[in-house]
Amino acid sequence: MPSGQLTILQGEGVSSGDRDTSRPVILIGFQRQSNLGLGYLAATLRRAGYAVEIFDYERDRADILEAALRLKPVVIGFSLIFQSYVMHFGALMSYLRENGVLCHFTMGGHFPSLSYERTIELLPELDSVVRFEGEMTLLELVDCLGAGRNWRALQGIAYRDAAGVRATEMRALVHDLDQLPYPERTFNRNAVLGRHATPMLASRGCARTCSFCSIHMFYRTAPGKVVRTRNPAEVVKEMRFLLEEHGITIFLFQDDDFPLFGPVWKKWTREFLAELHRNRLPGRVVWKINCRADAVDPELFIEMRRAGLHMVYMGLESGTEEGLKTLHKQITVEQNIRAVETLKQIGVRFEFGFMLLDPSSTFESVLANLQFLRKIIGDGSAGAGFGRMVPYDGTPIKDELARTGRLRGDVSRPDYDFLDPRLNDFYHELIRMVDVTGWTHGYGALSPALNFAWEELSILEQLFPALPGFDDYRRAIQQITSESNLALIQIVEDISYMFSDGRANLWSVNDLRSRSSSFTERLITTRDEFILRNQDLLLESLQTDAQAACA
Ligand code: B12
Ligand code: SF4
Repeated sequence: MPSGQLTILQGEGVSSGDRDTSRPVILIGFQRQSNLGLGYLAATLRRAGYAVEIFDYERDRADILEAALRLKPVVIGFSLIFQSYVMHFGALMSYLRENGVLCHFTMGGHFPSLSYERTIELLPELDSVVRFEGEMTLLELVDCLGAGRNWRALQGIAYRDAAGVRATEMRALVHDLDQLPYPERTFNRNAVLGRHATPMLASRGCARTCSFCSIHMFYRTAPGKVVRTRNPAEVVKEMRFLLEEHGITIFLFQDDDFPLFGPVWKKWTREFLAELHRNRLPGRVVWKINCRADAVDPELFIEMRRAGLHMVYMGLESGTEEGLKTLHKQITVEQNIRAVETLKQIGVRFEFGFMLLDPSSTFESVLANLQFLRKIIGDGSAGAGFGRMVPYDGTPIKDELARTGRLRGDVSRPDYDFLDPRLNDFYHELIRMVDVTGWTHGYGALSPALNFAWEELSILEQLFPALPGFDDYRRAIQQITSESNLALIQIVEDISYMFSDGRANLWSVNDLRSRSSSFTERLITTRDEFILRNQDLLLESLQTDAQAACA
């Protein structure tokens, strides 16, 4: 058992004698790729003696109702990490209430923390909001409700009373992350070629101040140190535990900004790498991080690659200086390009966040962004993906759009007007044409499928023995990705000319659908042929590992 699970954490002012753990707690959240927030909350409650049931928000709501009526929980906690889901959660709450679930409903996550008044107004069935990091506040709330004590004076809570919505004093962020228990995880969900993956955290918080990002606002609004890192030895200990007890070999670090930037965090990463080597994990596990482009240091990343780094996700966001300035990225286009080139040179796969459109966009910036995409992924090193900046609650850019009268949409679909109204039409046509064809978004879409093929390639390269024909396979995937990216970029460019210069429409939804599905078919055929040809070797490698684990 990991040492972190031995300490009993108690809420401020709550002794174990006051605790009635006879009723369980139900937590509901979006569980795709597991949900670390709920995992930490569940582990904290369990450590205090409570039984906890976690439900996937996407589960049939009749199952959730059945469990709520049967288990009679003291609290149902809803995790709203995507603002766009707020009204869906509201509908689920109404359904539970209408069918006789009377217990306390609470909610946590970015949107309810930053916009607690709006959340409480929108969701009449909600009894409270737990603001910011929820471990200690939820535990104390459950303790109070279980023991029939007043919970309205707890730190970090918001609720409604006769006078309106009230928020109590904010609770400080968790100072020492190593005091938290290991989060509970849903295993068995994510596997690549039989290798299991799980999300992890090495740190919480981000020191940067991008204008569109609710993350730094979430960590900056609450009192306490914004960025906190775990002890590298503890992180590796958790990885080893997950490898040895659960056969996890792919670790997805979900840190907002993996500790890499500047001398203090570089030292942190070097210690982390040394721990990985000391525990003989390189070669047996791979890991993925999120970071900014200005943290990609060639020397350090070569060492990270040797220790199992296999994927880097970067929020590049814009290919224009004006866009980066509007988004307050405090980075240059040149730095973004340099980071991508470095990763390509040292052989670390990358994916990236990119906003084709932001509030400063013009048709010129759209073309410049497309040119930037051609430059970085025209060679097929990653699938093309892009979106539009969304003005989330609690962010400086949303406030600025509201101040200047440009904010549109509603809470589930916040939107804004572009300075050039023709861009609104361009955007809607783009959504209509590209999204419906399943190129960049949606179930089975081409770009995510290409990225998945790249992920498999990198897992094959690092966690399986050398396979015959691997280099040819990589070249084939790169060729398909390159052709698909260049086609998509050209299509978007052509659509933009329709609105900027009144040029004729060259594309129909059917054309796009047939082009994207022909790429998808090529991809699936190429991939399946390669895997099928090598399936005996792949199975043998998985079996050898399973035997080694049992021995
Ligand atoms: C992992 C991740 C994903 C994963 C899976 C998420 C999951 N199931 O957990 C995947 C890849 C699927 C994903 C997808 C998307 N994501 Co995402 N994702 C994240 C990420 C990087 C980490 C989440 C995490 O594990 N955090 C660590 C845990 C410990 O923190 P936490 O979740 O905040 O939980 C704590 C508190 O919030 C609170 N709390 C949370 N829930 C509850 C519940 C209760 C009852 C209580 C008391 C407390 C509480 O206590 C927790 C412990 O301290 C976050 C960024 C972030 N830092 O949170 C973005 C983030 C949540 N994603 C975001 C977005 C926009 C998306 C997408 C829409 C992106 C896209 N364009 O496709 C999609 C949406 C998918 C969909 N179905 O609609 C945004 C949400 C913005 C917003 N304000 O709505 C975030 C914040 C990133 C950002 N750039 O701003 N995402
Ligand atoms: S670097 Fe990433 S996490 Fe940090 S403020 Fe910017 S977008 Fe948010």
